[in-house]
Amino acid sequence: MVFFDSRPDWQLSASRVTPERIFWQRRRFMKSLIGAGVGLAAASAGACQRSNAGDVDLDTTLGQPLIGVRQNPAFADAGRDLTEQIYASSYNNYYEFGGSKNIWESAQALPADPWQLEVGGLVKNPTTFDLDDLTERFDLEERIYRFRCVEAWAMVVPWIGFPMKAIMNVVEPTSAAKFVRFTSFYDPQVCPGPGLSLSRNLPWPYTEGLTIAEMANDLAFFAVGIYGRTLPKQHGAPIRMVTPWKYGFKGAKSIVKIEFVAEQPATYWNTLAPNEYKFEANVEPEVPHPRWSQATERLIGERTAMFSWEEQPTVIYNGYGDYVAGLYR
Ligand SMILES: Nc1nc2c(c(=O)[nH]1)N[C@H]1C(S)=C(S)[C@@H](COP(=O)(O)O)O[C@H]1N2
Ligand SMILES: [Mo]
Repeated sequence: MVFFDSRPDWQLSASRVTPERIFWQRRRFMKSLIGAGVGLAAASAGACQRSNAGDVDLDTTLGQPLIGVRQNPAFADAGRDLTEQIYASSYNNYYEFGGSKNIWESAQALPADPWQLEVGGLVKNPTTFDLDDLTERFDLEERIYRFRCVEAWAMVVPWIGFPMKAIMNVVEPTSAAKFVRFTSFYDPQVCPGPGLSLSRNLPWPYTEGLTIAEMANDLAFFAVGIYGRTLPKQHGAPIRMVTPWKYGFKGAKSIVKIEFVAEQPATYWNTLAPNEYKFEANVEPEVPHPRWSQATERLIGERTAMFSWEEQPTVIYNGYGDYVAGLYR
């Protein structure tokens, strides 16, 4: 793997990205908490908790440094503090590798090198990208985005990647293409699934979809990195979708195929529970999930009380209305 050379104007995300030094201190801090028995209480405190990350060697999951990546000034500040990486990278949803939030370790079984991403369907130039293409073929930039899971937890992370539009420019969708479908890696030999009895009937592989207009929107992003390095496997190495105005489940991880299609494609969560997980899945505080309110969200991180994190009001389109509201009028 070859990484970007420095450019004169580059500056890797400055102040709000947690320096690794602090990352390490945090990790030691968590270890001492575990030693004192506090971690055990934290780990058993409820369904919507960050993982018991204190005794892990999370450093073994970090990717390779991505050098010379410019921060996009339009997304330098999400209006909230950045989430420390130890929380973002040890509290994940990746059902192929387990049904709990601490799948970071089992996700290390993902075979992410070599990799092929096949892009085709209703396009002029079907193209297959290999692993090096993903970091070398497009101008990489850093964007600090808010992230909002449909389960009402939230974070703020520095993605590195490129706009989805860049791939559209290469493959040139035809005028018949109205939607796009993204397919995640799946191999039943490697992916144990969430471990429930219904595992057998889950609609693998994980797929997601967008309209063509959504994919062409400035915000729609392919991430190949996070926190200055290539993506850890638990975040969806080597390439995943990021659509920050939509709930997190729209962001398919470890993408192997992108198809431009004429009809709205079936997607994983929408197939499983259509009344709970809409195809559109925009962040809308006024529209409750059938089983919980979406009016507020909890920022993952150090817990501020025994059974809750810092609670914040949810904002329409996750705060990105200036970019995307026009798509839905
Ligand atoms: N392939 C795949 N992609 C996935 C998921 C998954 O289970 N499998 N979970 C989704 C959900 S529900 C969320 S909230 C985000 C979590 O991303 P993160 O773990 O990097 O924070 O990934 C999304 N992408
Ligand atoms: Mo989610």
